Amino acid sequence: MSEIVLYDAAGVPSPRRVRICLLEKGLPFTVKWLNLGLMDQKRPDFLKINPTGLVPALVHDGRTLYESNVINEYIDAVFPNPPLVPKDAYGQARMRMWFAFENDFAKPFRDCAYETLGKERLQSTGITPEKLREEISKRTKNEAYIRFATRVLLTPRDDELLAERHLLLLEKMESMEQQLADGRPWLCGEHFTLADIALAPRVDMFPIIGIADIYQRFPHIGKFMERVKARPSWEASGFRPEPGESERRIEPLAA
Ligand SMILES: N[C@@H](CCC(=O)N[C@@H](CS)C(=O)NCC(=O)O)C(=O)O
Repeated sequence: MSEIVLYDAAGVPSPRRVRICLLEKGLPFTVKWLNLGLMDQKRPDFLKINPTGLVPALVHDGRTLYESNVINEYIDAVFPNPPLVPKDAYGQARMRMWFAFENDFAKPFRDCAYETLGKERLQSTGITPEKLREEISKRTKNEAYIRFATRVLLTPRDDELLAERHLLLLEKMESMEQQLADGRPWLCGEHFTLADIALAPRVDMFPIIGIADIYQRFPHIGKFMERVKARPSWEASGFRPEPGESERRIEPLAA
């Protein structure tokens, strides 16, 4: 089997989907770390792999792929066991509707992530705006990214914006809660699929972006997340880079 390389970053939800999928499939892979705060994801060499300038991206057999759910469907097609995609057309449509549902709240989630996690991380490094400019300029010539990162570094948390985005996110969680209320174990029914992998990493981060009581508000989502977290792929996919680490080899989970 040929090499699988995953372009990844610390503590963000989208690449975790691909890690979970690869671990569920029992595949070894190499993670290459990008520093999102310093805009590694906008480097010209990385934009050749993923022109959207985001993680994750995957290289397999000389082929490049991006978009976590697209990558996961590719992995499932190339490595069909155990299956993570429903066999029937409607099951597949339901799975992809969950992808769209998640994608729909990714934008307000991202705004919150930059207000909380993004600002905390960058501001706690103690980097000066001048040094930040110098570092980002080594990676991209696009002034827009420098301005954006400088705002993340210098502006305090915008609680009004956060509160507004939380209202949007809670509306989406209410819908997910209602759909799980029929007692199904997984989002598409009886079987664990890529839909569950698409939703869980982002839902898990709600407390970090300021919605601490998500599982009290939405008990069916709480039970769903307990089921996801009981799978060995959850814990095994939660790793982060060590200081100075540029890549890491991940071996398959023991059967
Ligand atoms: N729909 C994309 C979303 C990818 C995405 O938003 N990635 C975030 C991390 S979770 C990122 O790379 N952020 C860096 C940036 O915004 O420049 C996917 O599922 O792959």
